[in-house]
Amino acid sequence: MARWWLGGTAVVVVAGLIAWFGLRTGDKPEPAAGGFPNVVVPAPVSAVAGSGSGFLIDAKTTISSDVPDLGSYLASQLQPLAGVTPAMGASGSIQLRIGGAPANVGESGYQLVADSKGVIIRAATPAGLFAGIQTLLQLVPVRGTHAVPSGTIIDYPRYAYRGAMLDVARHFFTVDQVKKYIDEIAMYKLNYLHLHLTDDQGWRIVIKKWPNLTTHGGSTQVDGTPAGFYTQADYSAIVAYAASRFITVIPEIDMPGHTNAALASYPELNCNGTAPALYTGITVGFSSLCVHKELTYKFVDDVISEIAALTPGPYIHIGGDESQATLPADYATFVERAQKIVLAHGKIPYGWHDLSNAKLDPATVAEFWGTSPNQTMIGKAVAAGTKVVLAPANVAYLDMKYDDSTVLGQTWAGEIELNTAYGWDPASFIPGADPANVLGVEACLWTETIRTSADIEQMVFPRLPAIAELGWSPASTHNVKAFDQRVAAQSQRWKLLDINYYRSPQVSWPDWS
Ligand code: TNX
Repeated sequence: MARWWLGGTAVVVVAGLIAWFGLRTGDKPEPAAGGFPNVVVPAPVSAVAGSGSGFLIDAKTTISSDVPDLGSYLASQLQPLAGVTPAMGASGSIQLRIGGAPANVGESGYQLVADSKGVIIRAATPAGLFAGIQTLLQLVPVRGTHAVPSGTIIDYPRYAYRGAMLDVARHFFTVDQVKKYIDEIAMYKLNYLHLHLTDDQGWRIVIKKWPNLTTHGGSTQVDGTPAGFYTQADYSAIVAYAASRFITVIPEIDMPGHTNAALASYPELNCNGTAPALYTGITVGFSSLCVHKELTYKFVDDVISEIAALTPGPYIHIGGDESQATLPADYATFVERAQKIVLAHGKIPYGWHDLSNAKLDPATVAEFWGTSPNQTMIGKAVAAGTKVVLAPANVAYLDMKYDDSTVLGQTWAGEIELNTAYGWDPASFIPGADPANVLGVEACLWTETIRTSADIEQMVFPRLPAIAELGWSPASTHNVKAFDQRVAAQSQRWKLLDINYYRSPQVSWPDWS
């Protein structure tokens, strides 16, 4: 058992299972305490204490990186934390190295070694280095001396898919707001950003062959306030920015329901040839593309073709949820054709688990958003070998209120306090599912009641780090008390970076003032 003394706090590391023994219930973490075991979210796979005082980040610190962009990224991120922007140098005191990490870190993990002389992060890929950088940034104490504690972390993800979904249809968010969100989810090692680009209330991405989708269909949002949309260049800028943070963007075009904005923009898409008015309410389940018109499939093909060309990632999400206005047989017909169109454009079809009411292509991925793991629909799909991403609404829907006093959000799936968001296991969530068919987890933020970046942050912090940890950290690290303490430590950086968050009463938040 190694003991690790940091600012008077004893950190004990036992065989990679991390706990902070210096705290009893009710104790406040010390604001100045560093030490990676008790601060890092998601919890690393293993962390072993070193001896000595750790590495002091100061004006003499330099960075050398095998991936130049990552060196400058790290320098820029250290600036607000440590008050210095390290220069690049051939033999930096912080080194980012491709190669030399233990084989078990795989393609996405890293090894981080810190001692009094410096910090070395090693990984097989730039993505692994980026994950290691996120850990390093969490290890730098914001207060007092900026000393990274000495020790060794070996870390890699439990699941390949760790996503966040942002609904930009109900309320529109600008490119800059989405970039800010990308930076925030990157802090917690998420690697997919799913953008819900279309819904009854708005169509947010230009489709050159169908321009009225955005000029008319993107003009309003919930409440009827003016809204906007992304040009294809805007969208590509989001995709590129996400890629620089090793995040893959997944576009969602929600069909055949949730399509009022499209139907309002083109009368010919409606079975009766008449365009409905734009919709600015929040009730769902009333709209459907006209399944029996051949033009509908020309429309879908045109849209998917342009979206596929803007999408370097493997998935296109076709929605498929809550199509109450589509007859069941029509729904099946539509989904089967839509899957083929996505495949024909070289992408993997992905959709809400309602898709499993149709015959699924073996490649299609289903996103589970139900509140009961026993829902037969998903059970059947999973039994048939469909790969799933878990976003159960009663634990992973970040638009649900925390408690009765939460101003923003909805309650249809329940109230979700921090420990509820954290309190489930993706591997065993759906009874009978082969754990190998669980691709990962997603934290979803629907925006009927969310209007600003501060609103987004209020709902996702601290719950998004909880879902991120379920996706990244081994089940053996799952410990609610330890998690709440590590989340408490995150708040110092949120305060510094002006990130809004909910002060859950389940956490002993330190006083950083
Ligand atoms: C259900 S989840 C929806 C969305 C709403 C959300 C609000 C899903 C696939 N559909 O249309 O925005 O609830 O929580």
